[in-house]
Amino acid sequence: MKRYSLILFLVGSIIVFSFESCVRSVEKVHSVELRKLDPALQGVRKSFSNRQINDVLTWEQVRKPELIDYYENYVFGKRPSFKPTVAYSVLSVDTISIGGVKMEHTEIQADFKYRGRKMKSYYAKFLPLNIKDPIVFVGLNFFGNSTLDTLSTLTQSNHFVMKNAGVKTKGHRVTADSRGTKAYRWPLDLIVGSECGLITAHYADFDPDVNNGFLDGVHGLAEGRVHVRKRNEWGSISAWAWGLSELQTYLELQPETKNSKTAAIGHSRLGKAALWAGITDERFDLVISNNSGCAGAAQFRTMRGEDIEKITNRFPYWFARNFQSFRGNDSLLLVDQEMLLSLVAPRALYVASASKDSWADAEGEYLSFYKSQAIYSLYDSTLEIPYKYPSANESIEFGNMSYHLRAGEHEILAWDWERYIAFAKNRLK
Ligand code: GTR
Repeated sequence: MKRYSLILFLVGSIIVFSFESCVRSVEKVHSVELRKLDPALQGVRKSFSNRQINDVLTWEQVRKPELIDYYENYVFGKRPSFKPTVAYSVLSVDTISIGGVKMEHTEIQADFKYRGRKMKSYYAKFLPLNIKDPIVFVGLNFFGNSTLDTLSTLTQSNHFVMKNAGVKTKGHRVTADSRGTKAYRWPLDLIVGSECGLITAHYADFDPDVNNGFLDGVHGLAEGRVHVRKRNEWGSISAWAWGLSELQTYLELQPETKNSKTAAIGHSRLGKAALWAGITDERFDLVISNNSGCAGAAQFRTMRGEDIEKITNRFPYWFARNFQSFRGNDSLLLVDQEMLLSLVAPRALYVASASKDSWADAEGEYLSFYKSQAIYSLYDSTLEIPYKYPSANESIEFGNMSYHLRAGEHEILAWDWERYIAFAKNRLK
């Protein structure tokens, strides 16, 4: 009898699992109420129930929550509410000098525990000396902390990374020779020389960027090994955003950064994560999207560069499974990315593109930025962001919104940072 129940249970689970794992057709993916709406008629200033959004209150009470709910259900996935315990230990702390700028350099190990499961992450923190509550940039890195460190001995990540000749990876792992190879993406002399700080961690500490079934990283920590995934559950972008929030939590627990203003920053897929972190966690005062592209700042409806089919072919696990229903049907989503950017309002927002970045659709990123002014202007009526696409190497800044188009490739460089730092110092006083 016992054996039969076990077999029945297993067969039942397999049926539930395969039912849940299939992707719904685009006609059926939306909830019944949303199915009635015409995707072509949606706009950031009109709610799903056809209410005009002409004031901050209606935006905050009606439209903003329904948009967040939509992005959770159909794009990035819903993150469970779970609270692991975290123990921090300082692995090293010293004063270093980079480009003639002295700074305090700390490596911290964060040990997470939840329901008997464990996960650990390494944080690298760089702070100006003798400045209380400096502005701190909070960002994840692609190849581990050792790759942005030329002087010291930050822990080398042993997680999966992309193969990269410049980083001197061996297979999908960084090596001792990788040390410092990505330092150019994190110009510490500029950041700390401007009296700001930086905290960073390897994104793979929170979720290795590989399609292996959500058993590792923070998905594994939160859900364990036996978990039936629903179509609207969180993918990797949400996991990385969770990591950014954890870095923020750490800063708030330290006397020297307890009251710091912070900026969530990320490049490319980590720019998508920075946007989602800034939206799901209002403790970030500024959100910086550097070349975030498809499912980041770029418009879906322009259908240029990367689209939903292309992104979910390679990276289905970044998103809720529901998102895959829109493959080839980007314009059937009820949102476009001016709505995503608007969800940062009224906090400071910086969107940056690169002129040769056609995969991320630089022009589509500007269009979202331009259109998100419809919500920002509810808070600040002086905004006059021009429709005209900026020229290469032009920066524009209106109130809490800034955009630049760097001449060149998909990258994050000192040129970008100079502008982020100036904007942060200007807006986050
Ligand atoms: C590409 C991906 C983009 C972007 C980029 C990156 O392969 O298609 O969406 O995220 O990677 O993160 O560098």
